[in-house]
Amino acid sequence: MSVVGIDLGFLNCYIAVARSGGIETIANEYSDRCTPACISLGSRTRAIGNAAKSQIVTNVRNTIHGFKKLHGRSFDDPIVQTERIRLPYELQKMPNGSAGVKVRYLEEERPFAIEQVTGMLLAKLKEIAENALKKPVADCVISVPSFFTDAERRSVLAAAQVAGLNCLRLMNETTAVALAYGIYKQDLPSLDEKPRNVVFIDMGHSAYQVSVCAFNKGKLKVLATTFDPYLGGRNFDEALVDYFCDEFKTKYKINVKENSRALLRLYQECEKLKKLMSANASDLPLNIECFMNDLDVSSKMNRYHFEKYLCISSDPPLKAVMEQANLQREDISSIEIVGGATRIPAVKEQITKFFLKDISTTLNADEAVARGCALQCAILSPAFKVREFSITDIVPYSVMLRWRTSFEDGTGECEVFCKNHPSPFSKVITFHKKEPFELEAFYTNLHEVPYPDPRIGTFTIQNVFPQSDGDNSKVKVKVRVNIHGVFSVASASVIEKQNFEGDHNDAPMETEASFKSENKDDLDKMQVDQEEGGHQKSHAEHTPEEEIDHTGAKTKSTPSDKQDRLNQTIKKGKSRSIDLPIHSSLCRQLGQDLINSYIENEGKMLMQDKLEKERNDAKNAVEEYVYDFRDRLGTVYEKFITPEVSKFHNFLHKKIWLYEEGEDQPKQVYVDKLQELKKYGQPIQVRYIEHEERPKALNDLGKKI
Ligand code: ATP
Ligand code: K
Ligand code: MG
Repeated sequence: MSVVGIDLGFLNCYIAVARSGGIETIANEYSDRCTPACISLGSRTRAIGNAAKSQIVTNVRNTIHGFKKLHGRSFDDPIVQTERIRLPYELQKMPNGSAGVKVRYLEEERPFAIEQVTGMLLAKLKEIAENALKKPVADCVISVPSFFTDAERRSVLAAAQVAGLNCLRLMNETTAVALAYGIYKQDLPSLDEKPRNVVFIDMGHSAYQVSVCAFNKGKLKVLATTFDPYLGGRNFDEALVDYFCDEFKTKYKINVKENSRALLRLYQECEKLKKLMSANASDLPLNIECFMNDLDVSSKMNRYHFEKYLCISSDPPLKAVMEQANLQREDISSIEIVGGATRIPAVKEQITKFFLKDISTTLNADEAVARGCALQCAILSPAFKVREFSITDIVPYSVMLRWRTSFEDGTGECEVFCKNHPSPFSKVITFHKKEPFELEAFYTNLHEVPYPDPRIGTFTIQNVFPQSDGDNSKVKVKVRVNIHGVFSVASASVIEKQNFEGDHNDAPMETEASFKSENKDDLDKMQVDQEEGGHQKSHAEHTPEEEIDHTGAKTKSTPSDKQDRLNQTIKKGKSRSIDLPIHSSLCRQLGQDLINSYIENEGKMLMQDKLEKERNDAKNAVEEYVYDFRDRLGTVYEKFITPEVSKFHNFLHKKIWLYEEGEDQPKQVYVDKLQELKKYGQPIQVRYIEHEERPKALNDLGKKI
């Protein structure tokens, strides 16, 4: 079984694998550990990763990049519309209203859903992992920003399915970094000591994320996460691009923004310049030849000037994270930074100034997320032995449930998960109901959520009936934030009193036993029982329990209270629970049928790529044979050419076929051509080898005699 962690970056993806020696970040076919999040569609084939990146400027409208923010969003979403302006390829509204891309592939205009696009990228990363591990890869852990909402997370999970990956966990990027930091630390405080608090900061290309975690021996607990989803390395590139666009407008009288190819080149040059400025404070040149209208452009920039021109602040999320975790600067033992953009001196400076403390760069800024994901995958994998390490993440946004009550047609509401609640987590809520009912889940404070729609989903609890005495039935509903950070109403059951005489009451229809709730008069009274943390192999931390009454006020109860309740239920022994069907309708959910069609399409495209590669390989084999033989014909093979092969000789010298008729043929034509060539070539080769071997053989013979 494979153990793989994937950092699915906006710009750069990394893959780490667990091998017997430990965690290792692996390289792709270009010996590069970074694989660009880039896909280029062509008339015959797709290029993904490095090969696609080199086509950004040449295949402008069909090379897809910068798509991470399109996940789980409708085409009309303001974020999608903002991104759309920056992208050189077209976005398209898919039939279900979500955002997709429109490109030319195999000589026709084709729409692709975002799940298909990321599916292509993930399939490529899977292939890279398989090449490194030399075995099939399915199980993996994939990173997502901590601020991703349910719809975005479910969209990435669907993309993993499209790629044929079995995602064991969607892991928050900063939590992956925290795991990569903590698991090897030998000197963490023991469980009864004060934890070590560490701040993790990740500024990538598209986003800025901060978390603070408490470490004790064998465990990490995320205390708070904050973010600026609109701040990253690309903002610095954009600032440079804007600066030079303005300058070129007056200096060269050109409008770069009207020419997408020139603009893309300027972006590439500005990114390079930005990186150079991180290491060098002096004046640096910018030169681009044949930039626009055959014009060469040049300019310069230096760090000091750039910083004055910038107005970017990394402080607000830092301030917010400390407030939410209720910590002071002196409570923080270390500040660990990762992500490419944290190499920018101005960013480091701002962070240092905020904490009044040196920042630590001991983690690998590019690979820490992937390594953390691989570690999490190893922990979750039964096939791999790693040290016990418990990870408690948090719920980024408060989640509410709303339902209709029979009181004067009113509604009931309850916060089921507060912001920064431990995750994964399940809770059981008890309802007293006479009929099927609907629970609507939504984000409480939309202003905190970088998403335009508060809805998470609607869950209908079916097959609920009054008890035999007409009383409400007691319905237990389990709500959960799962290991991927996705909310659901996971199960529901009705508590039915057992019939003493016999057991004719099998069907949920006959839930008529007179089970008296102590809160009989309290319609919709809820009890919230916290349950264990989820499916981690290592044990989740025990958290205090809480009860919430119908007013929503929390009352703490001790673990022994729960034990008592449990005992009561056991002693009574007269009730049983019957599972109830739930109909879930999730916000921006893709149907499995649609995902299956994407899977099928990805299979076809993979096959097409494979066939095209084989065709190209066959063509290359002919070309190689021709060139290799041609060189030798003039030299070592010369003496061995016979009259019959002069035709072959001519062919090799002219090599016309390959560039005319043979330019574009099916694979078999090249295979046949190679055979034909070899028929002529082989006798020459054989005669040559015989000639070469003869003196040696005679020599050997001479030695023997
Ligand atoms: P995200 O985390 O937003 O999904 P990502 O993970 O793909 O994006 P990273 O690979 O962490 O992003 O960082 C890429 C960014 O870091 C780019 O903007 C890149 O230009 C920038 N970067 C990398 N090295 C340097 C450097 N030496 N100086 C300045 N910026 C740098
Ligand atoms: K990355
Ligand atoms: Mg990143």
